[in-house]
Amino acid sequence: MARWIRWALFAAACAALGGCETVRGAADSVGSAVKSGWDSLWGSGGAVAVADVKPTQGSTVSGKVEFHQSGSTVRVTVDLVGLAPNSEHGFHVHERGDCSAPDAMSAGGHFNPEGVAHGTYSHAPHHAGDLPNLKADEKGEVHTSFDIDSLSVGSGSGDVDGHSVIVHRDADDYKSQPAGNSGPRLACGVIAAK
Ligand SMILES: [Cu+2]
Repeated sequence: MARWIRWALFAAACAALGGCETVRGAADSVGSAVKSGWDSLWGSGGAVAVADVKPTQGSTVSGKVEFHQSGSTVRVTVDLVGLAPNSEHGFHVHERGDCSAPDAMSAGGHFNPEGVAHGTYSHAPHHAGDLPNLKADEKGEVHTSFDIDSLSVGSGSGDVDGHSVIVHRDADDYKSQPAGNSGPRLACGVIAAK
C-alpha cells in the first residue's frame, strides 16, 4: 500500500510541476510489481500444459483441456462440445500420449505412477489421473475448472506432460476396477507442456 501512496504523491507532484518523464518509468515499475505478484500466485513459473481433444471414431466430442500449475496443485480447465445434453462422463489422465487408435485404446490405462487402486479423485487411494466426472449442460457442452493435487506440470512423478486425457461415454462410478466402468472413449487429447 505504501508503494501506491508514494507513487500517487510522486505523480501528483510531477503533474503540479507540469510534465515529468519519470512518471512513465514509475508506472512501469508498478506494473512489473503487479506481474511478479501474479506469477507467485500461480506457482513457480506457472507451468502450463494443453491438450487438444479430438473425437474418436463415431464421436462428435472435441475441445481443449488446460493444466496450470498453481502452487502445489494443478488447476484443470475443460472446454468441450458435442456431448449428449445433460450427460455425465468419466474423465481421466491416461498413461500414454497416443490417441492414434480409432477408439483411443492406444492411450492405455489410467495414469497411475504410484501403482494404486482406482478411486475417487478427492480421497486416497486413487490414480493420479483420476479426475471428477464431467457434466454436460443442456447444449451438450462442458465449461468447467477444478483443482487437483495428484498432478503436476513440468516436473514431479505426477507430471501430465506426454500423457493424455480421455473423455468416456459413461460416468465413472469411482469404485469399479480398474477404470470406474466408464465405458468406451469418446475423445482423446495428447497433453503437451507449453
Ligand atoms: Cu479413462
